[in-house]
Amino acid sequence: MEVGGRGGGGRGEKLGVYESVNIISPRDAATLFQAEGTLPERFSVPPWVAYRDYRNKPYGVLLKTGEAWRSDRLMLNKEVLSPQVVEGFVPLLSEVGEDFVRRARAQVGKSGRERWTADFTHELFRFALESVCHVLYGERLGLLQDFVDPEAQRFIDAVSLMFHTTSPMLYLPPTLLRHLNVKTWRDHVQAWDAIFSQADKCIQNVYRDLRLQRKSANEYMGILCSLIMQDKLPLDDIKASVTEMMAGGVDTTSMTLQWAMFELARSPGVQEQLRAEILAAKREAAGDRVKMLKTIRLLKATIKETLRLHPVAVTLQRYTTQEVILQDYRIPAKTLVQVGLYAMGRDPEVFPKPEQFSPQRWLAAGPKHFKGLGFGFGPRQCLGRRIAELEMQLFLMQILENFKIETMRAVEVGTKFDLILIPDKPIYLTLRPL
Ligand code: HEM
Ligand code: 2DC
Repeated sequence: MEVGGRGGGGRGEKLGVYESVNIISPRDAATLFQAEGTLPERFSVPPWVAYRDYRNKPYGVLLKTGEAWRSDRLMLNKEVLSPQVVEGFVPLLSEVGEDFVRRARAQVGKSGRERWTADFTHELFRFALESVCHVLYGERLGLLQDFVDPEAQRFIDAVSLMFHTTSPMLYLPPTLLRHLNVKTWRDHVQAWDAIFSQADKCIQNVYRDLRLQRKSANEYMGILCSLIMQDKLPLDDIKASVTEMMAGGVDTTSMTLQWAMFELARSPGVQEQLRAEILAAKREAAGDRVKMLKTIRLLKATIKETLRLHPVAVTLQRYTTQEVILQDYRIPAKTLVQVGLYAMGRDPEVFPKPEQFSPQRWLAAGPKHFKGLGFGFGPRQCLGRRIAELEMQLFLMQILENFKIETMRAVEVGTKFDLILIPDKPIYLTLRPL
């Protein structure tokens, strides 16, 4: 299927057994998303579906479709995305950020050199899991201490292995996958098994505490508790989606934060400006984080800019439900259309001087229509978006209030596809107390 041709236009492509139309312009993305209707569907990652069918596990929102997806999603939105609830996440996420700062100071002390230099990948994985679990379960795992629970570490490793083993099987049909007894598939099954069993333990703990009334009703008790107490979703569906959120909350925010720190280290001018904004906001709000979050425009732009250059998802995808016209080509209903997020972020037609890390571009005048799509769009956008944004905003605030971020300038880091996009080599960063 050859659809379209000229540069910047749409292209028909065959990915294994799947055909798709590929677009990169914000205008085409707008056309696609504005026609998506109320039950949008994206490309359903075959190994993820195959695992659940193989083990007879229920789907969460990530893999559900149709009305079943919609009713779960609407219930979850209320507890995970709605502005009223989200404000309640701030103290939980700040606390984890503070612990990270404390740990960083301890590492600086240990080094005896007034700084902490490291590849922060694993530190950030632990920070991210600690953060998402605090909002999901209302409980701390203690991952920012010197001793890390080996089970939690196994969970982190399992999520990375799950992503890593997905990509070689990405374009194989699920039925074939199930009959294939190759190592990649076996590792994939093992990774999901570890993810499900660890999440199940966390869920059971909360459930038990709730039954034994060990949870005090005055403070916010976490997303899982709220969902259980609402009693509007069957427990199995709650569990399935909570498991997805726990797994989805590790590599995504941690990699984005790593990229953000790397870019800020390479642009000391931007870093200084951002720090000035944060310190001014802190003075103004007398340290109240909720208030601060309302005024830090450059920080929000920094996260958008990071996701422009380093999106987690290489593409967004939708199946069309009606005919749409993209670049003068008629795309029939039921076609898989992919928005090349990575390509769009680096297209000079869309972002002048795309190689420059410039958060300011998001604050300047001019249309931003369908340009900031890092979390997807519409009713099917990222469920964890608000958690992720808050977690990253608070982390960067707290780091910049306390440390200067530095890196060795000369090192160029590329991007690798490991289902999500990640750095192609370790990034070494230095935190130096201000
Ligand atoms: C879906 C990006 C963090 C859970 C998605 C999608 C994208 C995305 C692009 C597909 C959206 C679409 O098709 O329109 C990101 C980025 C993150 C992040 C960039 C952080 C920097 C998280 C976190 C969680 C999470 C922290 C869990 C709390 C999910 C789930 C879905 C999803 C469950 C599927 C939603 C559905 O199909 O209804 N994410 N994500 N994500 N994300 Fe995230
Ligand atoms: C991978 O061609 C490349 O947020 C494929 O938190 C198309 C594709 C489809 C769905 C995308 C996936 C890509 C990348 C990872 C994403 C996923 C949807 C959700 C997932 C973007 C672009 C992610 C990382 C979720 C994962 C939750 C899971 C661990 C339970």
